[in-house]
Amino acid sequence: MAILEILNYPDPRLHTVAKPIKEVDASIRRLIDDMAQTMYAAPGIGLAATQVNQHIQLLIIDTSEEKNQLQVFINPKIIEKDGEREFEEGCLSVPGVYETVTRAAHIKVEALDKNGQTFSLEAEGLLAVCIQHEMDHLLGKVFVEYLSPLKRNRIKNKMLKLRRAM
Ligand code: K1U
Ligand code: ZN
Repeated sequence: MAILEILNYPDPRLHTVAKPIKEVDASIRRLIDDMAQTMYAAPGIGLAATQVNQHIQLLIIDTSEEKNQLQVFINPKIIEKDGEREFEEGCLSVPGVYETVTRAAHIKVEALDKNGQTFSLEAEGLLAVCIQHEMDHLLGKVFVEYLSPLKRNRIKNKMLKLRRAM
């Protein structure tokens, strides 16, 4: 297993639209293992393949306290959504920034698991927020794009300044 580099906003590669995965093979399962190690080490509760510069429709999530309930979503699709809720979100690609975003309160997702089997799952609360946040990454969208241009530019400048200082 390996810890992968996480792209930092405003890296233009974060705006790449991910392609569907045609076959869930050993290379995909190796990437899942590496992404899990990267997410747990960060630490985070979710990670999209886009964030590690792999532009395929794969995301992982673990919102459990014990960090032992990894959920894998390949080619995820939201097939139902309703309601709205606000939640303060963070992002491993925008370290140190937490902002409130409004998203669907309840979703139903269909995806493939790490064995290539189709499953569907209903989610609300943190899991629903996290799935929507990670699916946005697969569309090339970072959560700061929900903020006003003023706030977004402030964040972009802060990130560029941090990058220059490194
Ligand atoms: O996409 C990402 O960069 C992961 C992101 C997921 C997320 C968190 C909160 C709301 C929406 C999406 C993170 O994991 S940020 C880090 C974080 O929230 C966290 C880290 C350690 C413990 C608990 C939470
Ligand atoms: Zn994120």
